[in-house]
Amino acid sequence: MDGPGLQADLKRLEEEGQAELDAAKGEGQVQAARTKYLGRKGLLTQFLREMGKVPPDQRPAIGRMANEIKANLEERAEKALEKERSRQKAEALLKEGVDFSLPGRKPQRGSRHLITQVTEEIVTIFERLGFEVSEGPEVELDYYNFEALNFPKDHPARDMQDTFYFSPNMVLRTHTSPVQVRVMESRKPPLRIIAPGKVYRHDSDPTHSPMFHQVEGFVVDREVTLADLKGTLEFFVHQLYGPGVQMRFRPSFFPFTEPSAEVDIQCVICRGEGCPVCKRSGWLEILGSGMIDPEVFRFVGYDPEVYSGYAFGLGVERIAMLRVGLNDIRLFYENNFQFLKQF
Ligand code: FA5
Repeated sequence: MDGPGLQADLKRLEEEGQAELDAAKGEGQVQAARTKYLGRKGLLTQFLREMGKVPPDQRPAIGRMANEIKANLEERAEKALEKERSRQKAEALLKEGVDFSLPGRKPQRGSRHLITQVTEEIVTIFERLGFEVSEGPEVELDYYNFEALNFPKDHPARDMQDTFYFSPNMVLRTHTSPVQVRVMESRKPPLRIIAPGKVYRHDSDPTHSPMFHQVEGFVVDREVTLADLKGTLEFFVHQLYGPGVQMRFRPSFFPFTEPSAEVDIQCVICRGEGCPVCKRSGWLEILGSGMIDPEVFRFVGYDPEVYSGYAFGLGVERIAMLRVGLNDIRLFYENNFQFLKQF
């Protein structure tokens, strides 16, 4: 065997191998071509095995060339297999109805829901005043939701908070006030608690949702007075809406507070002039509050002669709606991305 003849043979082998690998269709043909040239009994393998017959002075050059060709064919075979595998994958996806001609979809960046943002803002204001966060269950015993809050069975005050019953003794809670009872039952004063969460009522219209959010706050200690409640809420309102916003207490009724008051703020839309949002009154109701009724203390075993306390409960949706000028509460829960991504 002479050198130039061997080199020509090798070159031909390489060209044929390349052509066969390039033309191979399907995994089977690619594997067959690979075996034909590179397998244990493959043409190139045989050639390498017969290197002994090559004159010694030409062996290095021929050997190098044969190894380069081997590497080249290996690489081509690998690429052909890879191409074939992705073709198979694409075919399978196409069968499932995936259309590759569509432009890619950029993942959308998410953000916290406005209700979550407002809840966190409210909670943070109270945390700065030394309140501690506590939570209660959404599926609640009638005892905590009503009974221990001084709503006796068949009392008309229950009508205002009709809800969903799992059984005569178990309801979806209608407010966050049951957290008051649960915390007081398990701890001793002094207490300074803020309790955010979901609540449920048999309600549905543009300003009332069957599921909505409240934040409850309450303080129990010796000598807590109505002045403490008023000062705390005034601080809160000014933090939330700015120092110039007026606030007023309006007498009200809740079975678990005495006296009770609803708190209104000066309409943030018209600044008290009167507009459709505040029904021309210049005021907007934002929460219910009062001094904790001694009757509730009796339920949890506190001595009303020693301790006093205040409580308040606000609707988060209401505050969020006023914040962004919304007039339909249902927009919060329709999962409309165009709406949600504004906040
Ligand atoms: C209560 O729920 C009392 N637990 C508040 C309270 C706590 C009073 C502590 C005294 C002491 P009320 O039913 O008014 O009160 O509800 C409070 C707020 O929840 C309302 O001002 C309103 O903003 C909001 N709210 C009530 N029903 C709905 C509803 N269906 N959808 C959205 N928000 C509502």
